[in-house]
Amino acid sequence: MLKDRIVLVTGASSGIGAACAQVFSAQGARLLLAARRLERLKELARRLEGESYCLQLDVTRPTQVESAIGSLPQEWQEIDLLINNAGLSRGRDKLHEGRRQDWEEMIDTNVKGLLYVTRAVVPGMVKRGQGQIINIGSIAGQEVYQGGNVYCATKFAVRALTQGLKMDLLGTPLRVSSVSPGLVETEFSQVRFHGDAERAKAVYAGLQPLTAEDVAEAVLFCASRPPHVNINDVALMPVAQASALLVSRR
Ligand code: NDP
Ligand code: 8X3
Repeated sequence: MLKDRIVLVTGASSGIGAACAQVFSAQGARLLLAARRLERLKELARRLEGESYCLQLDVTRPTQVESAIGSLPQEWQEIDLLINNAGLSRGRDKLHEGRRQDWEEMIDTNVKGLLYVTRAVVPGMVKRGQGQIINIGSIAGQEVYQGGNVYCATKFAVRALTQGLKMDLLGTPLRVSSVSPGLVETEFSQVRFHGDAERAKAVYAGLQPLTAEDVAEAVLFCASRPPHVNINDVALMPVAQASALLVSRR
């Protein structure tokens, strides 16, 4: 079903995006790997079983997104599946003590970046009458937690955009899904805490978090249903987690 399909993964240089690339490549898909760190993408491309193409891309830059998608080589233009995964969190500050730069980075990447890529890719899918969009949401898009304020707001926005796009594409064969994980051990917390490795490690201490591969398998599930089935959202979390901040540690 996924053999020779073109799959664009944003944020493929790490974590969930890199795992999605591996899982879909193993299914015979052709991978368009997008992120800012080109060297990481090239290294991933060397490890993939199938064909891939690396796209250095900062999703926060609308002109760059448009020109990168618009000038893909002919044989990579017909994207079948868009995985909007690029995203980040910055800080756990209280809102009234938060840093404006952190807010802008989260909103620009998680919300505006997702919009720019979607706007660049989906018209081609509509024209061809074929395609699927899978957005990586979060438990943070389903509940707010203390100190999560702006990050949660961006993931609530991802949920709204997933539902809105589904409505806007009604009457076409295109499918729209989100995958909403709880705690996944990736570079996410290192980025959130601006490189503070100890603080990042503490997030996953004493429990077994999800792996990036666990999430990639859920993404694959959405993409491998029969064409008439739209999975709206897959929510998954570790067994040791019951809500965003309610976890059981050994
Ligand atoms: P990682 O930090 O491991 O990966 C984040 C990816 O996003 C990197 O590949 C990074 O690439 C890319 N990225 C960040 N900013 C940009 C940008 N401006 N342009 C292009 N790519 C960008 O974290 P995860 O794999 O955990 O995160 C992936 C997604 O999963 C995010 O949307 C996150 O919100 C979501 N998520 C994560 C959870 C977790 O607990 N880890 C739980 C729920 C959801 P580069 O820096 O090379 O550009
Ligand atoms: C990432 C999961 O709980 O840190 O979206 O917000 S959480």
